[in-house]
Amino acid sequence: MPEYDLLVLNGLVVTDNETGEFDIAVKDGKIAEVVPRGSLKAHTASKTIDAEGGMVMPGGVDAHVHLDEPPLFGKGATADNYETGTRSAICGGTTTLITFAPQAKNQPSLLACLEATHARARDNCYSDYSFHLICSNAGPQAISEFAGLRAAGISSLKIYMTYEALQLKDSEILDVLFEARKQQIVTMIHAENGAIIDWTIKKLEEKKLFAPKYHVTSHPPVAEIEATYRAISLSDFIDVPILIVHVSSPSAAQHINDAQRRGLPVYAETCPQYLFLTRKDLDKPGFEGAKCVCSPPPREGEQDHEGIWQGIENGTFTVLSSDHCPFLFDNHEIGKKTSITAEHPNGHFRYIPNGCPGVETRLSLALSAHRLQLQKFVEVTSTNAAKLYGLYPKKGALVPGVSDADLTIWYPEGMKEFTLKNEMLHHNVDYTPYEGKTLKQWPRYTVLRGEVVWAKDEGGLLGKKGYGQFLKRGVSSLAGSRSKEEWNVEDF
Ligand code: DUC
Ligand code: ZN
Ligand code: ZN
Repeated sequence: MPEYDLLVLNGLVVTDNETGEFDIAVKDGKIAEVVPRGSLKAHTASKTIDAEGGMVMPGGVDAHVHLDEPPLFGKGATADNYETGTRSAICGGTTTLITFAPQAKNQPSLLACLEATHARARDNCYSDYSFHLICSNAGPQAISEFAGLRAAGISSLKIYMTYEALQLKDSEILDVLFEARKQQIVTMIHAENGAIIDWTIKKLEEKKLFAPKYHVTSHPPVAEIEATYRAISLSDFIDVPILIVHVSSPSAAQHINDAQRRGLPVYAETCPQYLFLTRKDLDKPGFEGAKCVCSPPPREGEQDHEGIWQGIENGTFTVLSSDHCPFLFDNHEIGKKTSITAEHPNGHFRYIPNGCPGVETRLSLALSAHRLQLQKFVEVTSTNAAKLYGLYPKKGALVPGVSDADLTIWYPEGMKEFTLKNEMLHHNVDYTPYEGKTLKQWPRYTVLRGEVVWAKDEGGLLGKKGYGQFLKRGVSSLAGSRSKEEWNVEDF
């Protein structure tokens, strides 16, 4: 009997806090040893990977992914289900997804939505997975179920400050935050001011401006900046951790940084679309720009990208997620082209489903940019998500005897550049916003709980549908209220 199930030799192991020439041994799906290069020579294993000096990292954790969701942000339904979305994830080096379990306004129960989402995911996943509940009906039943969510292994929620179908009033946001504090739940907030967006849309419509690029005009930075500041204020009032999702505006990031400097438990997420896309991508001929319609939208240009990169480097951003929100482009029933009607034969920006695919390209895009220190890269693409959402150190780490053997193994430095094409990807979407981009890296192997599920040069996708497991999550190891006392109205 071989001693180990898998050895990964000759790699440059990079975690969030260490880089070194280590060899890794895996047993029963767990990291068994991480030892100086050469130390495992005398040991036997069922399988050995020679990493040839390539980087070996904890598997990617993508904490913002939409799969198999009904049309909640307007028209359109997500093109990826749990099978195709998690398949795409492992082929891009991501071993854990946290997707959304959406609650519509006419559904009083969150637990029922959780059950329905379990049914969509169960036995269908290639990667490990958990859910954030989207709470759009913060009525008494939903609030009373937060404790039940915790018991079911859910320790985070997402709420919206925009979209008629999802938006909560400030008083409802306070209801959510108040109970989230009691139950030690992290609340993710989509921070855009819905009224500013609706008002701007009306002005554009009066001028008969309907092209995809007006989506950017209709979501001005001020909508994000105001809502971000308001979300921070509400969380400060209740003294409860929040994470502002998909931040696109450096000025919004500045509010977050100011709050963090004041010691508030305010966390933030950004996404590749705010590092690599701009308004120009929505201003392509014809309807092409619809491919890059997402909310908040990509901003003006280089300066905005620079501000977001700096926010990652200086720690304002805790996580770099994909916000994979996949809609077919060339599809009139559920895709981007639902916005093309007899009245608007060239489409209307207001009705273009909001979202871009990116679960498979997130890691490669960010690493190929050669911008981040490697440990910072691991921190924001894996470890911090695991910490923030109660999965650490099972995920996001390589702790012997403790961490799952989830690995992303890259090519040695100097791998030939290649041009990204949608046909290389494993999602169920007919485009990537990054078509034609030159990439310098791609995961050579992805390992999930000791199984090689992706081997780029040795068969590609090797993982099996149904291997992915649901992850029950605990409390955040990163975020908590500052005061341990009970909230008291007389204190204000
Ligand atoms: N918010 C998301 O988180 N994803 C896609 C669209 C949106 O508004
Ligand atoms: Zn959102
Ligand atoms: Zn999203």
